[in-house]
Amino acid sequence: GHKGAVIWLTGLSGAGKSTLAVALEQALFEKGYQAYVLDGDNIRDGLNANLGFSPEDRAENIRRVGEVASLFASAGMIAITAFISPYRSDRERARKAAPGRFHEVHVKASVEACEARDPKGLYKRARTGEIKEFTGISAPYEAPDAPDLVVDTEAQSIDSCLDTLVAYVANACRS
Ligand code: GGZ
Repeated sequence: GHKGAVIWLTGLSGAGKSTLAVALEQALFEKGYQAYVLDGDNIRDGLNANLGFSPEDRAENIRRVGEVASLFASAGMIAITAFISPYRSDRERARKAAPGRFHEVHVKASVEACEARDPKGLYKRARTGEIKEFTGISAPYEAPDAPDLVVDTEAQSIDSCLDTLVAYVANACRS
């Protein structure tokens, strides 16, 4: 069995958070764990459809995600969240919402690497000013000071990062 937990992925757009979150969820299913991904696709389109990307809206986005993730963890599930969550204070509040169950994972890649990947062309649009307040270009990203885990997607393959994550979760969530 396993304990309920929040696996909180933080990092820039294009760092690989969603890719890793979905792959981790799949890997945990295969081990018989109950896991569920919360990301922009299922949260920003619904629960948080009224929120944009101002600092205040990001704070509220992360506050709600932290509360929902805490509920999943209370239900015994492993909630995997994939949000930029650029502000330390917002991540600390999410940690406090799930005491003893919150694991902060820095999905690390430089702005230069993410901009070179630019899978959705968002960095390009941020550079021209078409997208305002874009994290890493025209809005801040406060990297974690003391994350529980770092996976460096610039230095290592996604498969290698995934192996690291699965091993971490299996150990951290042992019941
Ligand atoms: C950053 C933005 C922005 C701005 C739209 N800044 O790579 P994506 O496209 O698919 O993921 C990014 C996503 C970020 O939403 P989050 O909910 O994770 O952000 S936060 O935690 O800061 O609330 C990106 C897209 O939305 N996107 N505009 N201005 N990312």
